[in-house]
Amino acid sequence: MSVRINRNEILGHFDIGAVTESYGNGHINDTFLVTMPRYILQRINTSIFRNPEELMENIENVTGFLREKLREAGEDFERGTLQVVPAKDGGSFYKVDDDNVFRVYRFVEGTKSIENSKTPKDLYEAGVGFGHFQKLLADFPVEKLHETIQDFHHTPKRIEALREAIRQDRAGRAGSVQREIDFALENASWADCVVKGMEAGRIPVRVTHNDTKINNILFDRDTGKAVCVIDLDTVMPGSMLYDFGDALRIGGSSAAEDETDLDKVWFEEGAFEAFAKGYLSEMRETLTEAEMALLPLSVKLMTYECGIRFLTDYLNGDTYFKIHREHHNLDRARNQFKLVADIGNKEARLAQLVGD
Ligand code: ADP
Ligand code: GN1
Ligand code: MG
Repeated sequence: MSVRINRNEILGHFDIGAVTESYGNGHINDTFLVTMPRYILQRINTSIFRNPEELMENIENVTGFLREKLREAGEDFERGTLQVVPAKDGGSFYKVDDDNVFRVYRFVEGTKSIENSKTPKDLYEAGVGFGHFQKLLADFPVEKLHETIQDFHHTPKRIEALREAIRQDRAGRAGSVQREIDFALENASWADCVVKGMEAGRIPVRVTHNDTKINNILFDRDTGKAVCVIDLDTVMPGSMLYDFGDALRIGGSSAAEDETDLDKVWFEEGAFEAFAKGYLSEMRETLTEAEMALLPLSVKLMTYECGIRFLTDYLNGDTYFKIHREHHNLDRARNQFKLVADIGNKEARLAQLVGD
């Protein structure tokens, strides 16, 4: 964040107290905790989200819709969805300049984030949470949503971006990662399965979250139940397979996304079973046969796609994902590719679990 920006001054535009500390472990936005009553102040990453007006319009529409749905259903509408705190000028964000756009959310109290260590119960609850989120949004008018990042989960275009990064080799790293490049390109043949299915109308377009990392859902600190789906920047038209697969990319891994000891990285079939049970308890009636059939493959696809994005960013000189050490994106890509290989070996078993 630019040194010119004084966070307390920013808060003056929302009139809600003083910033105390950086918060959470997101890779994209700058997140701060604001105390008593608690709020979250976020600087929106405008090099990634180019149009904050449209982004915040999506979030206001989606959160407003969810709040109504939760209220109608007699559910906890205070904690069950993010709530945008308007700026004093009435807008949903405060803009200093193009690089410094801030928003504030009510802090969702009494919850915890899960980063890496997760139990089957956590995964079941995460499945219920993401499934419920999608179910509540089933009749949200999809045409109202702006595409905040174009072609976000268009895997073939992600592969094209990787090829371009290899051609340009901006950071001079391509020669040192030939093995990873080979793995990525050798696997390209099946990576269009969801995109093609959607284009052909076999896979329905739904309102999807598109970034269903397990730390993008908050769990009740006492009961462990999913309370609130957060990080709504990428809520867009998409396939539910993106959300299912992406949640298990991290939820189903035996290790953290950046674990470098690859002997510790494998895919947990039990995690798949637990998450799928939770998710399907909400969404079973809604899903088509084509979607059901692709559940196992979606996990491999989203893991592969994310690995490709990490590798591309490494080749581009680490311009997208926040990194905390020199080869962080490469470590992440290797980790994801190890998982892809392992999921590939377990696909038949995962299909059997879906059948059951
Ligand atoms: P990023 O896009 O960078 O991942 P997130 O919106 O996911 O940013 O926020 C980062 C972290 O901050 C989350 O994983 C969560 O732990 C915490 N967080 C964000 N919003 C809230 C909120 N309204 N209440 C409580 N915690 C929050
Ligand atoms: C980013 O914002 P965060 O940390 O929840 C990314 C996801 C990736 C993920 C990899 C907008 O998620 O797409 O899967 O990192 N979000 C965006 O950990 O690109
Ligand atoms: Mg996040």
